Amino acid sequence: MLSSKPRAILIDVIPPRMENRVAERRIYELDNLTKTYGGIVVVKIVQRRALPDYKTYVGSGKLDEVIAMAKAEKVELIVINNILKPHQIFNIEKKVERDHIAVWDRIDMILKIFQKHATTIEAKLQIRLAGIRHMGPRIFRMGLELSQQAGGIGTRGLGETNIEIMKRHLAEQERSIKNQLEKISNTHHTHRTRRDRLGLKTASIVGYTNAGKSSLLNALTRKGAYVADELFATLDTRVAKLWLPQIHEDSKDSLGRQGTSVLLSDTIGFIQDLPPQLIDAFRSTLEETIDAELILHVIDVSDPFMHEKIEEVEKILAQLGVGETPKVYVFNKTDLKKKIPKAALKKQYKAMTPVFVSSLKGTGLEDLKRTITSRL
Ligand SMILES: Nc1nc2c(ncn2[C@@H]2O[C@H](COP(=O)(O)OP(=O)(O)OP(=O)(O)O)[C@@H](O)[C@H]2O)c(=O)[nH]1
Ligand SMILES: [Mg+2]
Repeated sequence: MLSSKPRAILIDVIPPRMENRVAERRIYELDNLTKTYGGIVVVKIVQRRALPDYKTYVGSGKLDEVIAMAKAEKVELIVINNILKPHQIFNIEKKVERDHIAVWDRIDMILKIFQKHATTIEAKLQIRLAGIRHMGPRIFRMGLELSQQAGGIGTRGLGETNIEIMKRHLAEQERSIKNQLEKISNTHHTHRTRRDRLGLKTASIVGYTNAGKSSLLNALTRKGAYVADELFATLDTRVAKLWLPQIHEDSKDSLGRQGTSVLLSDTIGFIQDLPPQLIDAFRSTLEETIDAELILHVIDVSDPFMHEKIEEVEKILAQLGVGETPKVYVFNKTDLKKKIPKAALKKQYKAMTPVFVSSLKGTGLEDLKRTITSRL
């Protein structure tokens, strides 16, 4: 068991020619993830390598160095910023198990944060599902090792039966979780159908984690979503009604007010290298986004990696099959940056009708509302 504030070593294996600023951003993000988890980062290592090592990803020489350092620094956790094959994690874990050091890859790290932050039943189920999919093969590997020790290769030893039991157990769990998620998804679906009948339009807030999505929802609707300077603060979906003052003469609501309402949803943030199986596990949370008529893509305009993050989010949206949904780019945190190249951004992202806001100060919100109305 890890302590609540584990000392950690971070390693990132990158291609030899990756630009320094990109390399720095990667390790900085892992550092942020580790701190969000509660870890204390002791050492950060960036290793340039043409190809990952087949057995250990990091390479045995580097690994021995890291392990020696970990022991000297009383480290409990080694985090590798890449997506490892089950046997690679397994091989590293074997080397450090006696020293009580845990080894996580990037997906483990994200899943652990998710686990800590999950509050709804749905989010918890989705994380368990993602966990089974990610960790499952590692567990089989362990079973395989046992079987070879027990009976030698080719014989049906004790361990092999164990693998089968574990496999069956995991498959059963996966099925049961999927069933439960399906029920929740059906409930969502019923809600959405009812909304459709009421003729309510939907807009979904998406964006890189920590861009200010929940802050924007709160600023627009006073919903009271959880806001924090940490990654993946939000893991569920929150829906709130937003009143849009009228543009067209003929749009009156049931109270005779001129204008329309839109249902606005805030959800889980995206991050670089979000593996498809994780996105898949969160599909039911993301259903609001998938069904939305308009996507508000929130961007932290003060982030030096803004453009890269826009790309990452677009990639994930495409994976979700909503690449073609109309989008508004909401450049947020304008209060943090003195010189914002508004004209250039407006030109570059013309099709996304860029809007500049500060969710914190409440500026630009009227402009955003007008844009939402016209784009719907
Ligand atoms: N200065 C400034 N800070 C902001 C603004 N909007 C949000 N923040 C801060 O940015 C941090 C992240 O805000 P959230 O609203 O939790 O971001 P999120 O996109 O919902 O993040 P996740 O749910 O973790 O993906 C918080 O510390 C907010 O106070 C803004 O317009 N200006
Ligand atoms: Mg949030």
